[in-house]
Amino acid sequence: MKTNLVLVAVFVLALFCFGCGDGVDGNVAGDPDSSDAAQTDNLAMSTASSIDWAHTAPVMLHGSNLPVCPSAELNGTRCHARVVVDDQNKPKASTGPTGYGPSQFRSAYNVSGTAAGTPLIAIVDAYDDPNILADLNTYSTTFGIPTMAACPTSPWPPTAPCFRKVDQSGGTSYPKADAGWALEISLDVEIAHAVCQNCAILLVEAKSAGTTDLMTAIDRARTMGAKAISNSWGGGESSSETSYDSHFNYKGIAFTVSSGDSGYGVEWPAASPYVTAVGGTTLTLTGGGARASETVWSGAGSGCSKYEAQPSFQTALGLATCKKRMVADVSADADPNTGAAVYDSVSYQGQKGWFQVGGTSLAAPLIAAIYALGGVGNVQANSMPYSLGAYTINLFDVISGSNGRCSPSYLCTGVAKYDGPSGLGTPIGATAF
Ligand SMILES: [Ca+2]
Repeated sequence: MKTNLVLVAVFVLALFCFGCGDGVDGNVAGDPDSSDAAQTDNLAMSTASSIDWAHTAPVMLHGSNLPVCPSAELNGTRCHARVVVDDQNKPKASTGPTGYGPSQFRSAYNVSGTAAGTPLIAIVDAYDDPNILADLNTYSTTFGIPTMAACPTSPWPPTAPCFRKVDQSGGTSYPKADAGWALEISLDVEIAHAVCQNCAILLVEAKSAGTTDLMTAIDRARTMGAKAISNSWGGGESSSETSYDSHFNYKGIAFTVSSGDSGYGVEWPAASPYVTAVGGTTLTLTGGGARASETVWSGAGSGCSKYEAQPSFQTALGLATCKKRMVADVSADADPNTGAAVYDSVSYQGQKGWFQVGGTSLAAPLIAAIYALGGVGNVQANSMPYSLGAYTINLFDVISGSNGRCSPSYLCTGVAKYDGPSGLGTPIGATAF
């Protein structure tokens, strides 16, 4: 434990040195000796005030990427994060942020201001991230956004921004730690906070990635008062999936679910007619941080469900070629090469520090936070982007890129108006949510 504390301290100091002098962008040192630490300290003294990550153009990595979570366990559920790797397929970890930060996402999606009140966003994932609150605060401090304290147990739901972690029973008997899922958790929590900085965040850790445990965690998030519940995981469809849909059938709560990272094809629970299925895009920015372009990300999941009924608000689109539930509903950035800067101090394949992470796992908490900013009334939340009518005004229509071959082609290709991989489009502020 003491060693970990020392390492964390070194990482924090090292942050201030990223990009200075010789352009440090290598891996976090494993066991720096005292002279290294002294040198870092001196550099931190001389450069800390000159690096302002909140207003600095992001450092973007470009390269291959790999799934963060191990191959599917149990019934096939896995998390939907992908991390940029080096030419040895090792995750790239750096001492300073690589990837988009809070100001880039808020600018690209025209998000400004804060939510009314203190909406509670729940993040549902499997296994434990033992460092999540400290890592969230390193993220926040680095980017100059508000830090979060642990929530008091009363009042509940909280009336001021704070962070709380519970097991699937609502207690503190956390499941075993898992390095892959810890990176997923870091992504989810940090993105939710980046987009809604005055929301409270509840992390519910399922005991496993099995459907029964994940559904228990979702029920826990709901009964503890979450207004938006983000789920960045899924698996292939099965004929039994509809029997679990009741866990999502509640008005006044936005359940966001990533559509998957394997390209054209439908996953569940994104296919549930009661969730907001969140697809993925490649997001590029202008020098000023506004959206320069947004196209379908090749990895985003999409398609026509085999088992789920089509919700009436999709039928109203008049796309009669798919008679079942269409995935996705909306979308956001998911390409690892235009991914998020994520801070994670849990050693993942020997790496820790700043990672660049994408996958539709990035898009799901981003959309959950925008629902929280917009405010969810007593309606089925996934109908909101459709029923508010003017989605062509309040959502950015993605019209290019594809995630595979299919017929009809709109289910796998970015086209005008609705298409599978990007749904109705990506946020222009929170009006559509
Ligand atoms: Ca479109």
